[in-house]
Amino acid sequence: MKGWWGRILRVDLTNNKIWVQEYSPEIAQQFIGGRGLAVKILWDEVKGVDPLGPENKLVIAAGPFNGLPTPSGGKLVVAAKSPLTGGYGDGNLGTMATVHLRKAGYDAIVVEGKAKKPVYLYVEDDNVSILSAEGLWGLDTFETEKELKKIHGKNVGILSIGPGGENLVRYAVIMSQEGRAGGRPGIGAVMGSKKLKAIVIKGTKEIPVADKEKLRELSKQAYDEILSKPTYDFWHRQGTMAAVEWTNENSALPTYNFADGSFEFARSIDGYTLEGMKVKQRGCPYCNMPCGNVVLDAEGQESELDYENVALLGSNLGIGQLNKVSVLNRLADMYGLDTISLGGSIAFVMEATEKGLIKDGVEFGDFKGARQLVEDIAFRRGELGNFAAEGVMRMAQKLGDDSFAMHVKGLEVSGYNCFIYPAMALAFATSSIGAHHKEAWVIAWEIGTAPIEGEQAKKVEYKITYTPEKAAKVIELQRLRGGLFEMLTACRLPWIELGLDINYYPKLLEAITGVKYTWDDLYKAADRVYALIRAYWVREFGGKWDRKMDYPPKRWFIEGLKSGPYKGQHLDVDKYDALLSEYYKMRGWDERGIPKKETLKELGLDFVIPELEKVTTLE
Ligand code: PTT
Ligand code: SF4
Repeated sequence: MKGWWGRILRVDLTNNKIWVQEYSPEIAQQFIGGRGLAVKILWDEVKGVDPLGPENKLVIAAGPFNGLPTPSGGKLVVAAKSPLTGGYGDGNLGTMATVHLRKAGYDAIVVEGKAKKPVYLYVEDDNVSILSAEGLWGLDTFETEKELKKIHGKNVGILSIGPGGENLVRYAVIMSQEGRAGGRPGIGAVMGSKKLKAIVIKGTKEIPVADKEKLRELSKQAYDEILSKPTYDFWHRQGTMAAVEWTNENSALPTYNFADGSFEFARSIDGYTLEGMKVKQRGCPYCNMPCGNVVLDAEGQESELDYENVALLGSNLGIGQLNKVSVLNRLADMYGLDTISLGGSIAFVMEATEKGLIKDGVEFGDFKGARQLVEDIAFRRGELGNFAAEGVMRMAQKLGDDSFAMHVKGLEVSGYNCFIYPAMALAFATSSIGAHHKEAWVIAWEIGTAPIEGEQAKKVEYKITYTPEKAAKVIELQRLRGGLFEMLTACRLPWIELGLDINYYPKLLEAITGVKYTWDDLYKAADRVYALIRAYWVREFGGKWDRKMDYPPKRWFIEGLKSGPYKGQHLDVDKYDALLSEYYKMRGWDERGIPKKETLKELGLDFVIPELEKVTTLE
């Protein structure tokens, strides 16, 4: 095989066993890599287990783009059965670990079992060892990387967890390079449950490529095209932070636990405020449009900001000073907590406090209280810290009130408030890991403007509609964002933010692997992955699977926006339900949202049918 090694590094921490598993060219071609490979492994091997038990498997999966000079191709998928949702969970982070993994001669690492004492994995090409991490346990992710670099040198890729993962916070992430985070649905907690503190990788091999010259030529063209884009300068200045002003203007900025869509202090946490505070810029490997904007926070420390982090830890908590929001963001990175779920969980506590459902809680706008709560969550200290470490769904169940619980399938909603955006609500509701925008950021298309300079201030005539076209658009984006980019694996931002020609991707894939993929082939691969992820959820939930699992949070149906031109407006439940049916029909899924037999067969997923028939009937 060219482009793929066809080799997976396997590690069993219970039995201290390390081996290499080979996989076939057919699997490589059908599932491509990253998320595709991860879901195939989890479907085959992780059934009905406790996500925090030794039987769960942590999959670290690269794709054919990684370790090679492809535009923004320094990404890596981390996946497992999620301790937050109980379904399929994954995340994607930019890291040198993906470069070294592939150069070490593997496409993926799968870790199973549980070590007796804290350990870390050291991979140097074919030499792999499980080493003691007793001296590292308890350190934050910044300190952990520093210590590991003292031992193994700077030329390594490192993935690590902080106290959040160690203490099994259900939304703990895996961190790298002091500002890259991945695995929102608690993949860091899965790593912690195995007593695995870190993975350190050093690779020195040459990755086999089908047509090196073509790859070099195409990459150069794409890199040059990125630099020549008219939006490059604005992107370089603000990155994802440009979205604060844009969502605020369009009543979509999460504010006070998503009670409203615009924030009175939005200006002081937006991209322009960031520009005035920026001290440096970081990025992922092989990226020439770096977007990691680093500022000095209110405690004088460096903090790397992104839109989601600021929306969820800023306006959503009623905190309107960017230097303070930056403190919460840095702590999340140090402790290895997902900023989105952390912000969602703290906001839930704040609203529960306001409603009198929690005594001695934290008020909206209380930075000190929020800061303390972040620490208490990471270390699971005290009743409140422990409670909030469980995430919004479990807190709401405990309080017996889900009217303000902002999650889908247990994953907290990311930074888009959807009282007036049915397509975006559908995207959250049908995303394959819970309420995450990564697979279909359809809101820009739905509004008709994007967060770029000039466009932001543009006023648009917007009317709430539920046309079938919206379901089709969600699927189109899910195929590209949740399918193509997660399988390659490559950052989608050159295409989304700067408009890099999407046709580079199949061409690059062909140059790397020698396999010619048409767009139909790529869409089919994406649909295969999507259907397999859906089948995974249905199998894990058995008889409890229900169409209502594809509903957005109640709040968007029962309340209206509190202010702005769309004041009082909200989603209509019947119209949403009809849109969901359209979506199912287009996907070849039945009215419960379960792929039909015919669909599974068409996608080459025949092996799924007997497994699913053990838990439900299939159409
Ligand atoms: C991603 C989610 C996002 S999406 C953000 S900000 W965003 C949050 N970032 C966090 C963070 O930072 N620290 C932290 N402790 N928790 C965080 N949780 C949140 O995680 C990120 C960029 C961004 S910034 C986005 S949109 C794009 N996401 C991509 C993706 O998902 N796939 C892909 N092929 N390319 C992508 N490119 C962009 O990457 P999850 P990163 Mg991230 C500090 O992890 O679980 O996927 O959730 O990867 O290297 O940090 O880059 O406005
Ligand atoms: Fe990483 Fe940003 Fe570059 Fe994407 S655009 S690869 S997230 S630095």
